[in-house]
Amino acid sequence: MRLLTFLLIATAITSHAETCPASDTEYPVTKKMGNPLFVQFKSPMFECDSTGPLYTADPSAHVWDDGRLYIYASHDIEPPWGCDRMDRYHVFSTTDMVNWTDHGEILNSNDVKEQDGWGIDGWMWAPDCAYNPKDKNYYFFFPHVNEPLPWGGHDWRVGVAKSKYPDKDFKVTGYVKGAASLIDPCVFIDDDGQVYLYNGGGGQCKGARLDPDDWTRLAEEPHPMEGLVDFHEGTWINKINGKYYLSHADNHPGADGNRMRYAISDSPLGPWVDKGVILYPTGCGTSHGSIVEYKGQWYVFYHTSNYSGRGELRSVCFDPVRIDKDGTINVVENWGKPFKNAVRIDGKALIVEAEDYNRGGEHYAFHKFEIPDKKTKYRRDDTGIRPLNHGGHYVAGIKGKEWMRYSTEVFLPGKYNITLVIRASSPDSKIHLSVNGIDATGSISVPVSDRWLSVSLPAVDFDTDSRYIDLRVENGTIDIDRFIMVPSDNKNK
Ligand code: FUB
Repeated sequence: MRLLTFLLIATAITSHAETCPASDTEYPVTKKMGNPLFVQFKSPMFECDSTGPLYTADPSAHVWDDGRLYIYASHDIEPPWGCDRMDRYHVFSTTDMVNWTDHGEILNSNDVKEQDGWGIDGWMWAPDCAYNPKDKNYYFFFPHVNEPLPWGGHDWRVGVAKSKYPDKDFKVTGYVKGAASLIDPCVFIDDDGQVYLYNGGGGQCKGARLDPDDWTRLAEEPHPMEGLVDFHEGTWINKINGKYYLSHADNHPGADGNRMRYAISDSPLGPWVDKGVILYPTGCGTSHGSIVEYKGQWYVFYHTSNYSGRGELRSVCFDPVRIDKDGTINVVENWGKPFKNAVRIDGKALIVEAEDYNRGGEHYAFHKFEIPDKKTKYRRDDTGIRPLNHGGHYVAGIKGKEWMRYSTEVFLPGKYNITLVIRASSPDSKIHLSVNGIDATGSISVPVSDRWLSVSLPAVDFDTDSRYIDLRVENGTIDIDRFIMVPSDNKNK
């Protein structure tokens, strides 16, 4: 999804109001869970006639004085309609990164209308929260559309709700006057107590001081953030060892999704110096995250659509991240554990059996799902591995958007010719191979056949940072037996 394709639906926007009656769940509710988080909690569906998993995105992570780590996330409502039904923010917290508490809904678009008289239904996007020590309130900042504009624009505001508590009783208290009409607010409080508001999307990122005595007002005109490379959206600010860090999603194209990058500066308002990618594409069209230190460990929070298989039904995830002594943030190692060994790329020809995809099944590796209708479970645990008559196994019936991941270790960088042993059972079946979540081959058509076929891919380049291969089925139904990799310069075979 490219966010400034807002050209859609000015009329449709207002016709999908949905406020569900209060849930019978007793909040807070705590469950032990791993990535992807929060799908183990319940959420009413859009029409409120049933419940489904709680889908969350855009996590803003904060550690407050009570020692808990809190996640302020947006809420993808099922069945989705792009991002226009997003609504009903929940707050989550933990003390051990294993047991997670859902504190329940804290705010919805109806509350904004009722309490402050503005806004349309849905369109409650990526929020943030900050604590104001002066008035001892938590301030929840949320991007919300005031009204659709003619010819597809949107009048975005940065709404503000406040509460004495981090997880409940938020009341809308207006919106930030003077803020640019952009999405994804992020609030940063510097060591000297000065508060900054950033927001941005569709290539523009702005930042400005907030009025210290009124957090619903900017103290100055927003400044464009200079020096960022390929900024898309999702600004997040940290201060680490005296340097300012701005992380954000880039515009990386293609089916695998965009990435998170970061930049540093000596000043909270830039100019910024880009330092590269910290999160490879997660297979959904958006990337949005936050970086936080908790109990001596740094983490990156982000979202994927791995659980649902649908780009607009996302789930928050987190992984530890290493920050070097010199301040470099390393790439988040979220590609999982190999089933056997990592694929060893050392200049020799090799065969990778399709069924040897990484362990994990959910977050990192083989992913299989179905979308029969909105009332049915969205995924099945069938691994799809079937025996071959002459021995060995293959992976059967891989459908559009399903994928398998293979960790790699590159000892000798170079180009490889890759041949898939594959067949399709439905016309228009297509696949691509990605390296580090980036499409490396383009879309490859797979012919319908009863027999196994050898389908050659364009040569793929591996460097020492190539950490995993994904086989991503784009369309149709495909079986894969294995793939064969041969160095393209014919040396060392
Ligand atoms: O979740 C809705 C929008 O998608 C967010 O505001 C963006 O950052 C992207 O994640």
